[in-house]
Amino acid sequence: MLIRKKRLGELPASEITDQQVYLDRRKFLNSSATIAVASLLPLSMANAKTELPEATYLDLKQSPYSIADELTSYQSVTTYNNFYEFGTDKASPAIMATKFPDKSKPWRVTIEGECDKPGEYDYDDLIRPFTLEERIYRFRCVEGWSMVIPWVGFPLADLIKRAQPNSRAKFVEFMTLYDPKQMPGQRRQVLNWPYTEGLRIDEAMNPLTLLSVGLYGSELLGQNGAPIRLVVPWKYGFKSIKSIVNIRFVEEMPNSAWMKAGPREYGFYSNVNPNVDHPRWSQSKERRLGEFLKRKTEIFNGYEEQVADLYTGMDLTKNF
Ligand SMILES: Nc1nc2c(c(=O)[nH]1)N[C@H]1C(S)=C(S)[C@@H](COP(=O)(O)O)O[C@H]1N2
Ligand SMILES: [Mo]
Repeated sequence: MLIRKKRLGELPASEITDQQVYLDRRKFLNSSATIAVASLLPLSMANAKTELPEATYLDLKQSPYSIADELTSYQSVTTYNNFYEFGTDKASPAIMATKFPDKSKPWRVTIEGECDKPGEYDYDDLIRPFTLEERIYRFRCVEGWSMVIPWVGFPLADLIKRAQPNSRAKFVEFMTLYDPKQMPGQRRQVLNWPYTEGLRIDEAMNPLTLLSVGLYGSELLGQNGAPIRLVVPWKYGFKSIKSIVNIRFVEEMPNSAWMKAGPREYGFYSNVNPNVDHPRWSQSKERRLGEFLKRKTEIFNGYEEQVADLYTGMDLTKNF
């Protein structure tokens, strides 16, 4: 075996990971995890250097849904991104979104459609009622890489209960900001802007589904979808729409930006499934950032126990 794992004490200071710094600060796990020696970051990522900030969300509730896997480094989480509004390569969002969102403008979120309590909120008012917690989740991109990210957020279900959807509300649609001045990638027709995504209402109500406002104990950076984004850990990463300005309850299954871009390649459900290949590549394995060898991809990204019920009787090869 070529993988060599060193004990923490053997690592030079320069190699102590963000995870260790973070654990020391927050002391929420006892650190039995071994640290993988090398992180295989492409050189292009040297473009942006991000420092793990002092935690700003204090006293976060800890969650039984958190997993114990080693965290992906803060550097990787914040510099290896998919956010096409800021360019299509992994390094661009961290470079292009440093001033996003414009702090001089209020961030407004509209909740509308089939519900009894629609409304338009400033970001602070929107999140004030909810108790923030930390959720350490696996995150699997459809491209075949994965991370482990300590999100900060609250269950989407909490917000939905406040909005009081009516009996016609079968799906929830989400929309990213459209503002080519702030999001240079929107000046080109790479996707059908604004980016949209959707969930069935029971998926949206599942306790794993999170609205995230931070990671690693502090606010989201622009590249990760500030100020508020969705996290659906059993689905491919593109379902986890960033920088949300609109949440709408609808009766019909919404079309997403990726379904419009490639209907044969990107379905509505997009549950992580090692047995259903993408038309152009296998989904059986994944590369977790920071690891040498590929690991097996798990059905529903390892969250089968929590979500399999949602899909009983459905053919997951057809409803991909
Ligand atoms: N608005 C918007 N949301 C988005 C994307 C995007 O390009 N635009 N990319 C998606 C994809 S493909 C992935 S893998 C995740 C990446 O999230 P991260 O960069 O925070 O890891 O965001 C998703 N949400
Ligand atoms: Mo992705």
